[in-house]
Amino acid sequence: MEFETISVIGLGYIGLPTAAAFAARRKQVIGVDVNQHAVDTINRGEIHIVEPELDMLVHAAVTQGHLRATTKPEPADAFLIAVPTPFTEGHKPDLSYIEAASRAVAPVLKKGDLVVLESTSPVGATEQMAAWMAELRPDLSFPQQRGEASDIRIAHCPERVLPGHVIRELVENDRVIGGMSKRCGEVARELYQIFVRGECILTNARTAEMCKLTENASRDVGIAFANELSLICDRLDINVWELIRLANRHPRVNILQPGPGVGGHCIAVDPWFIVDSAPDEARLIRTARVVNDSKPDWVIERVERAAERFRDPVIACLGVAFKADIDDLRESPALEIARHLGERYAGRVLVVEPNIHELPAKLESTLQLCELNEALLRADVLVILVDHTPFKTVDQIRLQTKVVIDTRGMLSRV
Ligand code: SAJ
Repeated sequence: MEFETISVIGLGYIGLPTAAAFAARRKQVIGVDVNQHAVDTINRGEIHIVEPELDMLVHAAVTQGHLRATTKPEPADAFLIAVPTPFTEGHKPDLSYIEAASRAVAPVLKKGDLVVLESTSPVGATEQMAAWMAELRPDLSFPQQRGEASDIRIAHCPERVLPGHVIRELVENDRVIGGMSKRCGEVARELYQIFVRGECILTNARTAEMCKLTENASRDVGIAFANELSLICDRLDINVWELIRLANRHPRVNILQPGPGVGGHCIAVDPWFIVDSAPDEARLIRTARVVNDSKPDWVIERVERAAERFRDPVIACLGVAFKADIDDLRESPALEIARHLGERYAGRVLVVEPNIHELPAKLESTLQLCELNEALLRADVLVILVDHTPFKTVDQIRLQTKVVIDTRGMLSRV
């Protein structure tokens, strides 16, 4: 199958790099997003998100005429849907963005087109997407109606790239492709092979959906184990990082690292989709979520206890991003801890975050963004929340007069 024109719906952290990757292979790419600002920015050859190397790629794609953004879907040979799938109250998956994208794409579909859902989705979402499209296009046949003979091919191919390394991982990672029929999967594999150098492995759509959720749930459970160990070790007066280092010397043990909690928009969200689908069975997965979500409160309590030693304590939070060496503050437990401390000790909480230039507006009244050096001079209590590279070279002599709460074990690792 020849894919001349490829349309990517949703130009965020996944959609935009994917669009740029196809454009780099000289395909005609139409990017679609409801956000006019994102569309205008991309059409100027610029980007509205932060991801290393993405700016160069998008700039080249737009100036060479391979990538164009718009707010309304246009006809194409393949459509990739990469819109958010957050959860609503009670941790229920919110498919409204997928529904809106499906309804927007349906009118421009033609016989022979391929539609791939890339968004991380609960099991059954691909079938639901096909149902929404079929409802609007009774003149076309879909795999749930005609199987291998369908006019439209539908597949799920979840993204698996690590923020900060998206451009490399997009090309190198293996891809799991779940077709609604065998042929659907094969056609989708041809599409991804345009730029993916990793292996493209075929399965059905439900298994592909569950595979992505399983990857992130597995990591969440692993981190929860490490976080639980950190609480146990604190009670028993054992350095948890030394303990993990030693236990990991065993050839079949590989414990992850404790931290202030789990952030980002994937690992803290996706396991809930499994819990929602199988609430009685997913006991360990649910408990891991609860363990990780309760870690920020534990850190806050420790900081408050440390602050009691001072009359007017100045507290410095080192890092508020959701993990090291990125600028992404979304769903960040570190930011949540800083916000809480800012409310409790207003005017006396400093934030050092080398990857941003200003704090989110709603935090500016209670928190003060400052340089590392100033924080080291002024703070009584230092809370290491993110192990950003610039923090690793701090001379430990400068910490001797302070109470240090190291949620990342950064000082235990040097
Ligand atoms: N974290 C720990 N301890 C660890 C590892 C991570 O506390 O040992 C914390 C981090 O600080 C962060 C959170 O977990 O707050 C998540 O970070 P991460 O690096 O584990 O993952 P993400 O959210 O950046 O990206 C994940 C990746 N999934 C897996 O590694 C299984 C990525 O490959 C996925 O594409 C991405 O989720 C996604 O989009 O789903």
